Amino acid sequence: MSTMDEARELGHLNESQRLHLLTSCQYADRLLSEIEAILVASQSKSPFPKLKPDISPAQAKVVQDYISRMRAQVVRILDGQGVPIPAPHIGSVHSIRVTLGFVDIAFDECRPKRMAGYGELADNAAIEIAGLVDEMQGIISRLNSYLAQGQSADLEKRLRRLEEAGSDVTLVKELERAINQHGLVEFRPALATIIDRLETDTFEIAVFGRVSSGKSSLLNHIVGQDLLPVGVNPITAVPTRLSYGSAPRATAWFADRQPEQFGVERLAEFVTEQHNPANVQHVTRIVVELPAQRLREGVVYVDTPGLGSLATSGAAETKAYLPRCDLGVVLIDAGSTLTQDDLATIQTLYDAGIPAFVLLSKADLLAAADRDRALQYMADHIHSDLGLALPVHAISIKAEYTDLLEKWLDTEILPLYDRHAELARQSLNRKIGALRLGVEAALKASLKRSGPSEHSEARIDISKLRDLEKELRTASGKIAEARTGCANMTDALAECADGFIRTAANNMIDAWDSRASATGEDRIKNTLEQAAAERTAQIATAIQEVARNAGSVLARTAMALELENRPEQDELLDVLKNMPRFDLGNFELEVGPSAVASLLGRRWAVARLERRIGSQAGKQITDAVGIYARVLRAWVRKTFTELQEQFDSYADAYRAHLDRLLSNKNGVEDEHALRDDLAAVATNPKNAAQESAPGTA
Ligand SMILES: Nc1nc2c(ncn2[C@@H]2O[C@H](COP(=O)(O)OP(=O)(O)OP(=O)(O)O)[C@@H](O)[C@H]2O)c(=O)[nH]1
Ligand SMILES: [Mg+2]
Repeated sequence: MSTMDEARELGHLNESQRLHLLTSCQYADRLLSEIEAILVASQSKSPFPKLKPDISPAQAKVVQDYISRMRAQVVRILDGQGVPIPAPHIGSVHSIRVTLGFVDIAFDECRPKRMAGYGELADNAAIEIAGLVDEMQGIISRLNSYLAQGQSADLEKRLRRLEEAGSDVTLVKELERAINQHGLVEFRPALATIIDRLETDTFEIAVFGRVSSGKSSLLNHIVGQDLLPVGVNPITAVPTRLSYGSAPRATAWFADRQPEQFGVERLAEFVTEQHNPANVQHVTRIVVELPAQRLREGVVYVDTPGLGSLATSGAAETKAYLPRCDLGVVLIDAGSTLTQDDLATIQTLYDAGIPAFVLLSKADLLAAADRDRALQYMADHIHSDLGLALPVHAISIKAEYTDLLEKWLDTEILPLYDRHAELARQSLNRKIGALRLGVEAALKASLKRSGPSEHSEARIDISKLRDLEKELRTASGKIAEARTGCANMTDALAECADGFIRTAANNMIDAWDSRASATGEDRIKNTLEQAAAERTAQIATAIQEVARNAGSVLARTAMALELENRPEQDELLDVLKNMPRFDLGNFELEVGPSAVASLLGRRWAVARLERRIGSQAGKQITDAVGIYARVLRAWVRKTFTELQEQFDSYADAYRAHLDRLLSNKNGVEDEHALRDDLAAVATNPKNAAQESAPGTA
């Protein structure tokens, strides 16, 4: 008897029949899901609802109940036939992120360049549309990175766990509730940081500095072993925490898979630019535990990817991490000088209320007298540029110089160990305080909008708010437009070598005519470099203009909204630093005035000289201009990304604020909720008492 016959004998379905039953049930269930989707769509808040809302909530409930009934039945039938129900294998978060990718593309299709295919676009409209697309793509990317955090993003659950463990998290919980209730998503990162800190209760000492300033080397010295990878090129790609543990081991957490434990000798696979370029493995956190003598329970050292002009994508992680540490150590390489990048790092620490130490690293590279001069110079500059009086110490990891390092550790760092719990608490309090002020301002703004009419003079004029919103969008659009303009200018530069040679030839002939003294070689090199510099200056001016405009739009908006958080004058112009310069390198050329030239006329002379320059150095010039155009293009791209990020860091808060003021969804009920929540988080003596002892019980 065949197995099919056997099945019939026993009253069972055969294999094919079972498969058919399963696929039919799956198909029917998909259709039921569609009906569910219709129920959701009929209540949709979408501006383009697909369906009329002609179903009452009671009807919807009955439909839903029947669907549940059918589903329960399906499960029983399949179970009765011994048909296993396949488990899903696609994650919901993943699926949302994929769909978000398409949302991103849909907005990208509205960029002015693509719109132009449907007819020419008015300049004003183009700028506003570009701004709109940037705004949307910004929101998408933030939602995306929120989803990338995985489960750890469930802040409420984490708070509950803390509470169960006995922590007093009352105020933080109030903040979390208000943030959730009123959709204040812009405060989520700060809240996440605070919850992280509540969970760990450690004191984090983080080392910052430009690429290759010796951060990893310093930490290796502190823990007494060659643990962290070091080298000349950019090395560290992911912030790495070193903490005390009874046996050495490392753990990595990932955005898209389970955490992994591994031996410390495998650290390079996860933390280096070489093995994990641009953090392709999506590591979100790395902790190394070591029984090192200098480590202590509750104190954590953090190695970070280098900042500055040579930085890799890891720098973004460093910047994101920066406000979370409790103490910042900023390294400045004795082999280079104090740059704007270093000052910006110190300033950011200061702004976040984080104490900082500045260290002159690799002090062995300087003679003792130079070292003291360098220390003085740095302290003076930090004082004059930032108005901060910070301690500056010289250190080196070289054997003959370790007394410098030991002295710093002994006098400045080790004493902190005993106070770490108290220091961590203070640091956390500052973070909670800042968050509370922000949430308070946001709730007040919402109240202003929904407030009763007797406060009507306090209400802001709607059309003025719309204008502000539009101004922000236009400023963002202008940045997008300038980005395209500057990219085109750098592309054009690559083609300019011939033009530069002609300019140089003309200039040289003029010089010979007027018997100027510089040698031909120098004059031509200078003219070529100057011609390139003029192009560069045009790009710099374009960036300057757009950054200035963006800055003043931000300032105006902040003023109109009465928000404290606003950029300094010309803060956005910082992006212009480190613009690469054109350098022709060693340049050799044999040219001299020709007697016939004066006989045959200027045009002929210029053409002849052009040919001579071309034949001797044409390739060198073309190559140098080509390389420069490439370097400049990368710089332009990076600079605009930075500018847009900086602009958004302010504009986002303003947009959220405007959105609150503009949305008229707040009914009377909401107003009560707002008042209650405001009262719960507002700065008052009762809360202040809680704040001084936040949940680190
Ligand atoms: N002379 C001297 N060289 C040092 C010292 N400390 C580090 N170096 C060298 O500087 C280079 C960079 O050191 P790293 O520790 O990798 O620097 P980093 O700041 O971690 O670099 P990134 O991770 O790439 O940002 C290496 O070649 C080290 O050997 C020092 O005290 N003196
Ligand atoms: Mg490093």
